[in-house]
Amino acid sequence: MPPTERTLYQFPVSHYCEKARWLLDAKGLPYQLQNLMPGPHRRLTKRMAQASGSVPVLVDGTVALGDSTEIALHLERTYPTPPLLPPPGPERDRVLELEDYFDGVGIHVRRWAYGYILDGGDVGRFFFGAYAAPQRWLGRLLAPVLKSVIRRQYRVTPTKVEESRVKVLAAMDRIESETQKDPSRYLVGSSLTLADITAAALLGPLLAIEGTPYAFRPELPMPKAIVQMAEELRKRPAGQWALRRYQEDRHRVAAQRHAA
Ligand SMILES: N[C@@H](CCC(=O)N[C@@H](CS)C(=O)NCC(=O)O)C(=O)O
Repeated sequence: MPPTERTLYQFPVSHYCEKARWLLDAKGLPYQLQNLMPGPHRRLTKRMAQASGSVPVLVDGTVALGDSTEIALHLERTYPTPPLLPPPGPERDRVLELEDYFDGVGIHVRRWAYGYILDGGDVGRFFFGAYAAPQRWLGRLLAPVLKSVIRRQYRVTPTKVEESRVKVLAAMDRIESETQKDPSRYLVGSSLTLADITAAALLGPLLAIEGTPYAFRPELPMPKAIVQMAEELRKRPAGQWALRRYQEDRHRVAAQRHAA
């Protein structure tokens, strides 16, 4: 594929980056991925997007956006088909409210997962598994530093991890009440919206969904708590709902595009 003018700067395991990848894929837009090294990433992302310094950052031609919600709104304005937001009105407001809520849940998903991966998992392999060789080796060497940065930046303490578990379970309840426990329904209206993509992508790390960076792999054993949580959540209607969104609205759409 020839290089495009559209580049997503990312950490492969970041679920906010997964949300941005899904948005671009849902719009059928070609893009390049650029994996950044955690640490030095901040200088580059701040320079590009003048934002908080986090990933994802999307550079689309001359426009740079440093937040997944801004990316979503930019894509919707610039590439309206297929729409991921209903026209202005109560449905659109509900999609935006749900997006904001599940964006907040993403913080708790991440904190809960790191609460176990930092102690019982292989952070180097988890984080850098999808990087090219030199970055992967360097990353694994620097994993102890990365662990302490993650612990501090995401406030991974036993009390906060427990609080996050409660928030994650509340988010599952919310999906079940919005969909009336029917995994075939969308959160708002009768088609995929930004709300569905945000909820499924940001809860994804706890569901070990195939075809995502969080799928369980034999070479990367996960702490028991992570495996148990995935098993528990997958049994729930909300877990089934997220798996279905991935199957029907992400993987199947990608396969159809690939075949076309
Ligand atoms: N509100 C942001 C959150 C993005 C975010 O938290 N990204 C994390 C990775 S999951 C990150 O870049 N962390 C490192 C940093 O903030 O420097 C968005 O929706 O894009």
